[in-house]
Formats: sequence, structure tokens, C-alpha cells
Amino acid sequence: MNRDKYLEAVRLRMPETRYVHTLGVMKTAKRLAKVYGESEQDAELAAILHDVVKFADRNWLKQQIVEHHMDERLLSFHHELWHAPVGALVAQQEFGVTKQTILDAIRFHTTGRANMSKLEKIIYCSDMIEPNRQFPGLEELRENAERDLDVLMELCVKRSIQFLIQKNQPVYPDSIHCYNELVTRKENE
Ligand code: DGI
Ligand code: FE
Ligand code: FE
Repeated sequence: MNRDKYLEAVRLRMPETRYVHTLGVMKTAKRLAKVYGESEQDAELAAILHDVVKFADRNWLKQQIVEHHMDERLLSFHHELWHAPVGALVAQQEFGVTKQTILDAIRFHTTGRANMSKLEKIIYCSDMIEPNRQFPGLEELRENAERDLDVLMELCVKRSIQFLIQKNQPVYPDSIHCYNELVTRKENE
């Protein structure tokens, strides 16, 4: 499948605003891939598919997690987390994506995790800073986007965890592990 075919297929599965977000993530991820020496094609494909099941039925998402033996801790956290691992499954099964690195970038785009690959970081951060996003503090993230990917990732995961704390929401353990690894990396260098 070529890029435009993937785009058309995901467009049919989401409202227009989410499709516009997807295009924004695609453009940002491609740029960051170029800056940080990652495959621009892989970044584009992961970006196009990252939210493919964002609007799928909640019970169906839950069922996929159980049937495909994904981490069942997900079910006791916010349902917003489910579209990421199920998105990776759909990318593989329906869109024929075989590269594990692309599938993992989709799988971990919402929570992050410790020891993320460059592509995973690019998709996680592009999702947060793409041009259609708007929230206080976003300019600082964008200013850092092309300087250092780990600094950008640290700022993004901190923002995400702070946002959840403000809303009294639980934080999925992978996000905490991601944060811990990034804030302690300087001591280990
Ligand atoms: O799908 P997007 O909206 O583009 O972005 P996303 O995949 O990062 O999803 C963001 C949503 O997921 C947002 O509503 C916050 C929620 N979220 C992210 N990490 C966690 C979380 N919710 C909980 N409860 N715990 C988390 O660790
Ligand atoms: Fe998402
Ligand atoms: Fe997204």
C-alpha cells in the first residue's frame, strides 16, 4: 500500500478533525526523522496509523486486548490508552505492516515506556507538538523540538504526567518508567 492509500483508509475511520491531526503528526514526524537521522518513510507510516482505532467502539477495543493477550492492566486504566496497542494490532493485521519498530511506535505512542527507540520518541513527541495542538507551554516544547530528542521527550512526558495529575487521573506505569529513565539518564552518562 502506498502512502496515499493508507491516508485514505484511515480518513474513513475518523472524523475530519482527527484526520487533520494525523496529517499534522505525519508532517512533524517526517521532519523530526530527517533531523534525527531516522527513516522518514517509517516515521510517516507510523504517524499515519498511530490513531487508526481512536474512534473504534470501546467494547471492541477491550475485546481485542483480551483476545490478543495484551497487558490486561490496560483495562483498569483510562480507555483512552486502549487505542494505542490495538492500533498496532490493526496496523499489522489490516494494513500489513510487518516492521516491529513501526508497530512499537504505534503501540507506545500514548504512554511511552522506558528505553524507547528513536522512532518511538519521534511519534510520541510529534503527536504532542503537531501544528494543530494548542495548550499552555506548547511553545517551549516546539522550541526544543529540533535540538535534542531526549530533552524533547523528557519535556513531553513530564507535560503528559503533569496533565494527568492535575486531572486526578492515574498514570500508567510505563509512563512513570519512561519519565524515570529520562530524568536519571544524565547521572548515568
Ligand atoms: O490520541 P491523541 O489524542 O492524539 O493522543 P494520545 O494517544 O497521547 O492520547 C491522549 C489521551 O490519553 C489523553 O486523554 C490522556 C490519556 N492518557 C495518556 N497517558 C495516560 C492517559 N490516561 C491515563 N489515565 N493514564 C495515562 O498514563
Ligand atoms: Fe493517540
Ligand atoms: Fe494522536
